[in-house]
Amino acid sequence: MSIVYLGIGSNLGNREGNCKRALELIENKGILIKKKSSLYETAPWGIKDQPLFLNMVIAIETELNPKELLKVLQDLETEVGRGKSLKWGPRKIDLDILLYDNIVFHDDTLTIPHPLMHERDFVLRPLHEIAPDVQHPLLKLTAGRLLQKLQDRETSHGVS
Ligand code: PH2
Ligand code: MG
Ligand code: MG
Repeated sequence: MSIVYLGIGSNLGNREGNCKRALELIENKGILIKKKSSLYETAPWGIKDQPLFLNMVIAIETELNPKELLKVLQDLETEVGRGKSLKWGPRKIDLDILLYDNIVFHDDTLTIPHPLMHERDFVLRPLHEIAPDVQHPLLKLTAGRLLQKLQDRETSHGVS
């Protein structure tokens, strides 16, 4: 069994309903949800001119390998009604693999850890809520330290 942290986001339609539906569908696939963060309303990152997101992070336990899990998540995104979306653009649901045990993996469709997770407040805040001590296997820092470093950088940009 592997422990995987997933990022969930929605900024179109019934955002909370979309996130909850995703949780239901994940459980229907026989995947065990071990922990759930609160829902956070977050300013859009990347493309700024789009609606506010709701974001959360969950910890799941699964026997699916990373590529099998990716396929399941992509099918669930389709089921919740995600059509084609622009990179960083609005979407009804987004399900991202953030961390998968201590695995470091890269191919043309999947990178683990998620390559931008340490830059994103909307990932680190909910991750920190449910797993403050989980380690990033490349950066060798906990979620708590990553969040603190990101907030320090953001504050120093603000005052300089
Ligand atoms: N997802 C994106 C792009 N920007 N911004 C926030 N706040 N939350 C997201 O989930 C998000 C985003 C593309 O995956
Ligand atoms: Mg994403
Ligand atoms: Mg995604």
